[in-house]
Amino acid sequence: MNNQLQLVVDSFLKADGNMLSMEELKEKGCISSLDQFGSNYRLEQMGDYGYRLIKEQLLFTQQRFTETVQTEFIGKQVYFFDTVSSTQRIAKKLTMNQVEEGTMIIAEEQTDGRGRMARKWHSQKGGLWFSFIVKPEIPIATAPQLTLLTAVAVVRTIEDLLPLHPKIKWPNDILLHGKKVCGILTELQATDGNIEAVIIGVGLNVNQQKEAFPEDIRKKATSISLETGMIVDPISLLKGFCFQFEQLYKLFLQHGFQQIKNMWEQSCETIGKEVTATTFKGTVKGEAFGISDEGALLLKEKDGSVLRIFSADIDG
Ligand code: BT5
Repeated sequence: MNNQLQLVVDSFLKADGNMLSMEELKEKGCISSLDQFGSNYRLEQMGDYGYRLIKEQLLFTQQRFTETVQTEFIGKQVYFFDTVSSTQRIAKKLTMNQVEEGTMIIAEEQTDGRGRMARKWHSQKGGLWFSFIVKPEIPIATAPQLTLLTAVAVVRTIEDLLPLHPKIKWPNDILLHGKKVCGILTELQATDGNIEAVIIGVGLNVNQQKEAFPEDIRKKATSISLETGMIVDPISLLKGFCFQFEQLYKLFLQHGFQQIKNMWEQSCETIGKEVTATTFKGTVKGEAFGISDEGALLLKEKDGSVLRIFSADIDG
């Protein structure tokens, strides 16, 4: 199947019988190989007549995904959108009706993507933005483990496909060379203390170039393309994620959190560090020395007292 959409963007025909030199083409701004949405530009010579500038874009289509995803239930029911406000919001609405476990909502662009505590999540074209629904029969207190499981699935997806070794920053950030490449948002729907559905949202920066990120996050955000210099197929990443998540989720349901916890610790960059944790109650400092069985961060303060932190922003 052809994965690329090719568009002729411009033609540079000789007017006076002289070929345009590479320098002249560069001046026209047409040899920069990537644009901010991750499209690739390629020059094609047209015999003796000049050049055509071809824009190549990887196709982001439902068909490419559903025909080849290798899972039993994650991503088997999918809703693809060009533009939505937030895939998380659509997933939440879907849970109001009968919805199958593993149902996924995917968008090429979000106009109102959200992080934790309703913070803005920049979701321009070039990234991978999706939410999916799982219905585990687990105690509500252990639900944060699913954020950590998802982080391990993202790390394994990237490591499997690319020469990169992402790190996890507790609880929900994936970093490449110290910069955030992915954020995870886990939201619960529960009745009478029982989980009805967990909605997991993943935002992964794939092919955005530097200018695509707004000024306020440019220094701390990155994309896979920025770290590798390559254009990466978002659909391959998505398929890889579905496979990795499903494997880990089955392991989790059968054998509990311990093995996932071990994998998580191997990729975590927070443990062993002096950190500052900002919670909604205030700020605390200490050494992050592990995670609890529920997935809470364990922090040892200077006086030796141990804190269990369930939700915070971590610096350090
Ligand atoms: C997160 O929140 O990291 C969770 C992000 C989840 C986004 C997905 S996309 C699909 C689904 N639909 C949604 O609407 N959301 C989910 P948090 O830890 O609160 O981090 C938010 C902070 O990350 C912001 O305040 C910015 O500083 C930074 N940020 C925003 N957009 C970013 C981006 N594209 N890349 C890296 N950092 C970003």
